[in-house]
Amino acid sequence: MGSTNRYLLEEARSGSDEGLVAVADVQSAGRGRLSRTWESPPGTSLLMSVLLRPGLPPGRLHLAMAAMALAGAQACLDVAGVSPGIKWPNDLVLGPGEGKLAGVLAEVDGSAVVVGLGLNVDWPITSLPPGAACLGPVDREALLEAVLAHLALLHGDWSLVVAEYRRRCVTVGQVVRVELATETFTGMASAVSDDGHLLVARHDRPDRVQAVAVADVVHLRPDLPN
Ligand code: BT5
Repeated sequence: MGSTNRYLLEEARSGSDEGLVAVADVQSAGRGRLSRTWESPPGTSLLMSVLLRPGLPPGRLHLAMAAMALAGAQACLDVAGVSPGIKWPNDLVLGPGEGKLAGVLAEVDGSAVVVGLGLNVDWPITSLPPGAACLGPVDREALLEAVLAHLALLHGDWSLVVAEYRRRCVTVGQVVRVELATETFTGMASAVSDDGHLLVARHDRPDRVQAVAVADVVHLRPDLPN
């Protein structure tokens, strides 16, 4: 398969119902955010997407992504006994300075939202992408079932998603470097707003809290100059 997200977007366009799931062992065109590539050699990862029609207004669509990230994190706990945090916006990490275990990509077409999860399971350590981490040898089928079960519980219970996201988000309270398309700055991540933006107190403008909608964020150790 090219991309489980792309496949379900095409299904959504031809009118498929909510709840359709696509799973691949390998993708020839795995997608990340901002037109980036998601890498996964055969057999190493859980690569899955779900077609949702969540009925959320445009400003709340981030909740569908958050639900997928939370379902992925709960599945890691159920199946592998590890409890990842969420690095804003939707990466699963084992700790604030640790590697990326999983990423979530949401793509919208009309009323449909396709949420995809790429979770690194059992990779040869030497071939992991820079900054990545993996779970180790656990049953991908069991992970898939656990993700779907948790997603079904969270979907529609958006106040629970908001609360759980805030509980799991390890970015809040961190000194971060924010990389926008137009500029890069550092600051203290103080909260996630109701519309899913990361609020950052900029170091270079002490009286200014900036709401960040789309960016890459790096967790910095406060004792390191940057
Ligand atoms: C994401 O993008 O983290 C979203 C990834 C979503 C992938 C799933 S797989 C199933 C479904 N079908 C798809 O086609 N996609 C979804 P982003 O935050 O943009 O991160 C992408 C960046 O992470 C890349 O530019 C690399 O630097 C890095 N990367 C690539 N592959 C990785 C991996 N396996 N593990 C960790 N980092 C990776």
